[in-house]
Amino acid sequence: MNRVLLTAFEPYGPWQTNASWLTLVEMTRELPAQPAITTRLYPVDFDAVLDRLSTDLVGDYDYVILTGQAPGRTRLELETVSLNLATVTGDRDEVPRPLIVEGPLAYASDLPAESTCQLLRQAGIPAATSRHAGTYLCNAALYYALHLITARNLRTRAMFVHLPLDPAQAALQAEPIPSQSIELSAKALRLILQSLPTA
Ligand code: PCA
Repeated sequence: MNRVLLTAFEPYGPWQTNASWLTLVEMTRELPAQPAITTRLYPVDFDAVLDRLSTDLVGDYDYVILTGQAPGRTRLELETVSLNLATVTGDRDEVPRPLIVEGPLAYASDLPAESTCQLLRQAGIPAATSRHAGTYLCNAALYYALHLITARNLRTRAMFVHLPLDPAQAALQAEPIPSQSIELSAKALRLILQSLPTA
């Protein structure tokens, strides 16, 4: 049976909750029979995420599925590219620094994102692939994971799932902002986990 490391993020900045952790918790209420899942909650902190991933990836998992919330996005998006760029707050106007000095400009996730999206859409869940995970912790988590996997020559394969906000988060915003129910996000996460090819 596949062994999967599944991560989500803590609240950060203006957010009192994080849709990724809410989704992960909801998903565990009805765990799929497979794969075997190890869950982690990561802080929204560059050094801490590198440190935590460095330790957790020693677990020799078949897959690491990283999740985070993406305020403003209208549907679940599977990130296919991570960039060696980081900004302090994730603001696009900031001048970025490299995540890993002398690391490659980008790493690609080699998982079948497009077919996974099709599976989700067939199940009635809006989903798309994305080629830009931003320049904040979500991009960093995927970049760090792929960098560690490459540097250590691990068999682990990595994927990043960006989730819309929870409606309760959107409800607290003065401006309109898209959201998706945590139950639907959890259903999507279950489908993604169940559809991972046997390693
Ligand atoms: N979303 C942020 C960081 C943590 C999270 O859940 C991002 O998209 O980078």
